[in-house]
Amino acid sequence: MSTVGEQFVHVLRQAGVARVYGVVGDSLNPFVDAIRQTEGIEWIHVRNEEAGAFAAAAEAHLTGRLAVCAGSCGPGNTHLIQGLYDAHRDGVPVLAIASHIPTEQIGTSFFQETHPERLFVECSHYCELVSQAAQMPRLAHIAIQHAIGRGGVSVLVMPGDVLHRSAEHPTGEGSPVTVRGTVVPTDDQVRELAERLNAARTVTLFCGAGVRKAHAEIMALAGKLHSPVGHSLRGKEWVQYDNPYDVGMSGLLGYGACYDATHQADLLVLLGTDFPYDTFLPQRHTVQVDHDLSRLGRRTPLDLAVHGDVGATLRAVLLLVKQKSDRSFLDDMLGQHVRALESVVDAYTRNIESHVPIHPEYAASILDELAADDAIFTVDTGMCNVWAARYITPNGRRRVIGSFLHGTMANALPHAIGAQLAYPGRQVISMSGDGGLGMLLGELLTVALHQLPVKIVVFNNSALGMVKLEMLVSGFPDFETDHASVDYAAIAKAAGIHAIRIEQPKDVRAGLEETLHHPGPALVDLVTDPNALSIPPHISREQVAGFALAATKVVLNGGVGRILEMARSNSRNIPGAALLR
Ligand SMILES: Cc1ncc(C[n+]2csc(CCOP(=O)(O)OP(=O)(O)O)c2C)c(N)n1
Ligand SMILES: [Mg+2]
Repeated sequence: MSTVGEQFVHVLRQAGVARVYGVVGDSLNPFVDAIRQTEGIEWIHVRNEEAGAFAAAAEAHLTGRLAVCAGSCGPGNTHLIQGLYDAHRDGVPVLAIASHIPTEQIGTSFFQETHPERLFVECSHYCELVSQAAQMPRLAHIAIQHAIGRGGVSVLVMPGDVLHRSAEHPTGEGSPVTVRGTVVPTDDQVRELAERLNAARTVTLFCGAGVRKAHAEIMALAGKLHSPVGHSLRGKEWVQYDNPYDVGMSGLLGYGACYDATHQADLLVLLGTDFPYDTFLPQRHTVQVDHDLSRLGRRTPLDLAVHGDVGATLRAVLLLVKQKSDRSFLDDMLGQHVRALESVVDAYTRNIESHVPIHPEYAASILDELAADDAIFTVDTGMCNVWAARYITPNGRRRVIGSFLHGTMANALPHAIGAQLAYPGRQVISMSGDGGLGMLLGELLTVALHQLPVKIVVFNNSALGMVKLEMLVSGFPDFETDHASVDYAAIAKAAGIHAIRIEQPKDVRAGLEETLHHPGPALVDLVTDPNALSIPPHISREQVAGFALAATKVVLNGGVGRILEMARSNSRNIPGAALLR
C-alpha cells in the first residue's frame, strides 16, 4: 500500500512532470522521499524556494506543460510567493506544494504555523488544504486541471502527517488532460469583424503574446488590409520577425511608429493582447480578439469584442476580407518608422565602441549578434528589459522571457535554471542586472551544483538603474540607487563557475564569445555605464526634471540595433521609397 505522498508523486508522473524544484524540510520529507524512490522524476535543489517557483514558471512558460515547485511548512513555502505571482500573471501552469504543520496543531499558533490556503489565494486559480488521505488523488487531479485548464497556478497545502498516511483510494491509470483546445469564434462575430475590416479605410494590427502560432495569419491579414503591425513587449518574439509591416513596439519601452500607427488608423485591431497601459491606446475605434473572454474591453472601450483564439479567428475572417488597394497609410507609417529609428540611433550610438565604462547597448547588440539562433534569453526586470526589447532580434526560434507582467526583480537567473533543465541542449542566456543577481545570488550555487551550462551576462552598473531613471523622471534626485562596485566574476569563480570581468569595450566581443562557447556554466561581469543618466551638480529641481526628461528620452529612445536594418529594408519595399530617404 503506498502513502499519500507516493500516490501524489505517481499522479505527477502521469501528468508528465519530470522534476520538482524546492528545498527539503520536515513536513515535506514524505513527498521528497517518494520522489527519491520514483523513476523519471527528480528533485532539483535550489537555494531559495522563490527561485524554485521562478524556475518552474520558466519551464511551464517555455514548454507549455505543467511544472512543479515545493516549499516546506511556514517560511519554506512563503518564499514561493514571488515566483508564483510571476507564473500566475503569465498564465503558465505551475503546481505548488505547500507542505504544512501537523493537522492536529492547525489553529494553535504552532511552531512555523501560517495559513498557506489563505496566503496563496491571490496568486492562484485553485488553493486547497488536503486534510485527509481520502481526498487524494482527486484533489491532485483537480489542482492540475485548474493550472492547465485556466492557465496559472494551483496550490495544494499538504500537512506532513497526511502525506505520510496510507493512500485510501487507488491511484488509477488515467492521465490528466495536458493540452488545451482552441477557442473558435461564432460565425456572427467573424462576419461582423470582416465587415468592419472591409469598411475601415485604414487598419492597424496591434499584437500581444496571444499571437503565438498565428504569424502566417497575421501576415496574410496585414497583406490584404495594408496594415501596419505593432506589438507589445510580450508579442515581440512572435510577430516582429519576417514582418514587412512592422512598425515597432508600444508602451514605456516602445520605439518606432507603433504609437502613431495605433492612433492614426481608422480602426485598431487588438490581437491576443492584454496590454496594460491604457494611456497608450487611442480609446476609440477599436476591436479586440482574445481567447480569454474576461480580457475583452478591460483596457479600452470596444466597437466589437471577438471571443476566439487569434489564429482560428484570423483563418475564418481571412475568407471574408477583401484586398484593399490603397497602401498609402502603411507606407507613411513604414517611412515614419525608419525615420524615428534613424534619428535616435544617430544621436546615441556615436563612439560607443570606445566608451568607458562599457555602454550597455553596445554590449547587448554584440550579445544579439553572437547568441545562437535558437537561444533562450531570460531577462531581469530593470534596464535589461530595455536592452532585450531593443537589441535581441527575434527570429521565430529564439525565446525571450522575463517577468513582463509581474515585474519582479531577480527573475532572470532562476528563470534560466528552469529553462536549461527543460532544454538541456539549448543555449540559455540570463541577462542579469547587478541588483537582480545580488537579490538571488545564492542561485549561482544552484547553477554550479547541477552544472547547468547557463550563460550569465551581468549588466553591472553598480546601480538600481531603472529606479534611478524613474526618480529622475519624477523630479526626485536619485537616492540610494548607486552602490559600491561588486566583482561578480570573483564571486562566481568562488562558487565554481567559469567567470570573467570585462571593463573595456574592446574586450566585449571576445569576452562574450568566450562565455557563450564555454561548455559549462559561465558568467561574464560587464562593467557598464551608470552615468548615462547622471544629473549635473548644482541644478534646481525644475532643471532636474527637465534634464531627466531629456535623459529619459535619450535612453528610452536609444539605439535599436538590428531593428533599424529591418525597418530600412521594409521601407525599401515601399513603391517610391527613394523619395522618403
Ligand atoms: C522585488 C522587487 N523589488 C524592487 C523592484 C523595483 N525595481 C524595479 S527595477 C529595479 C532596479 C533593478 O536594478 P538592476 O537589477 O541592477 O538593473 P538595472 O536597472 O540597473 O539594469 C528595482 C529596484 C522590483 N521591481 N522588484
Ligand atoms: Mg544595475
